[in-house]
Amino acid sequence: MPRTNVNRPDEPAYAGLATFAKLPLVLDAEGLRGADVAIVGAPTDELVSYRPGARFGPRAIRASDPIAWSPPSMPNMDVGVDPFEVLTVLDHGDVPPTPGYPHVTHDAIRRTVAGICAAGAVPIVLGGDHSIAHPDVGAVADHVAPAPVGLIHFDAHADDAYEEPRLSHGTPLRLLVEEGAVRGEHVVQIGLRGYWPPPSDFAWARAQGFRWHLMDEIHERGLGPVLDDALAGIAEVPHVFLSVDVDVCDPAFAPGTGTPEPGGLTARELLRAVRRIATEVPLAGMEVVEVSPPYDHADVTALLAHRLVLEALSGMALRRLGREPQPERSG
Ligand SMILES: [Mn+2]
Repeated sequence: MPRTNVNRPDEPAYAGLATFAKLPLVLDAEGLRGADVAIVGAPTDELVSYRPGARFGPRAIRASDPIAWSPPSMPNMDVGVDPFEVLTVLDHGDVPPTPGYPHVTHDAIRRTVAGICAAGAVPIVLGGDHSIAHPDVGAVADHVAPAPVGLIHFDAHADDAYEEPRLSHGTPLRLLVEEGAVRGEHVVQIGLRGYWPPPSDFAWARAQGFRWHLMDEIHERGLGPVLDDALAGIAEVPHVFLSVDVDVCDPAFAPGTGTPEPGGLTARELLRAVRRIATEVPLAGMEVVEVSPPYDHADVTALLAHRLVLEALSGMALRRLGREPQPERSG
């Protein structure tokens, strides 16, 4: 199946169809061969505990972009690189969900992410609720095995709870570690706050070797030093999955999400952190989850998710070039 340009040349952002950044569309995994990154949507939200709507996330994220022309040119002025000049990035469409059957949907997500990995591309998954971390990270872990995969997890919530039923957007880290896909000492969580999960789940995580950085610690020390520690702990892990739940940001910066918790990161902090991680760490996969457009205002949250992907791509491009950022300063 060919790479399909769904936009006419010189079409502004608001015109035509919305792949991610007006990138070519490739629905067949074999067609991803030669690509560095494949972006895929996972439009499912049947496993949320509170407000639904994340099934509309992938479409809203793709449509939120105010500047992508066709073909995309996205020179990042903070690093002096256009990721689309350095990397071949394709849009792999959406995983077809099966409404009412989340296990079937998750199996399809796992197969799709596995197909992207098998084609040699790094998957970036647009959620969807955070339950998709189970098939997303699981597929990447299978692909890199027997090498281990590290997991950097931005979230207000630890998502490692023991709950019945087991499949939920509050349990994926628990399932991944119990199944052996990820080892506890290779997990680092950033931005946790609020009133869930209970102490018993933190005790379990402690016993597994999880490391986490509460929002209070970030407030006191600053995100830079916290990231230094977070990355040092997985410095020896050869492959890393980056899982970003947009509710790690304060609801002021990410109102369109299902389980908001006040007192989070700013958009600026998260964008910089994601770029830094993609620059310094060998990313094997990424997901941006929990964008719920029905609760969004003025596309604030969808656009943040879009830019998080662009910052990740910018960091990966810098890493590929092997050079330092060259910001566009005035002199
Ligand atoms: Mn989450």
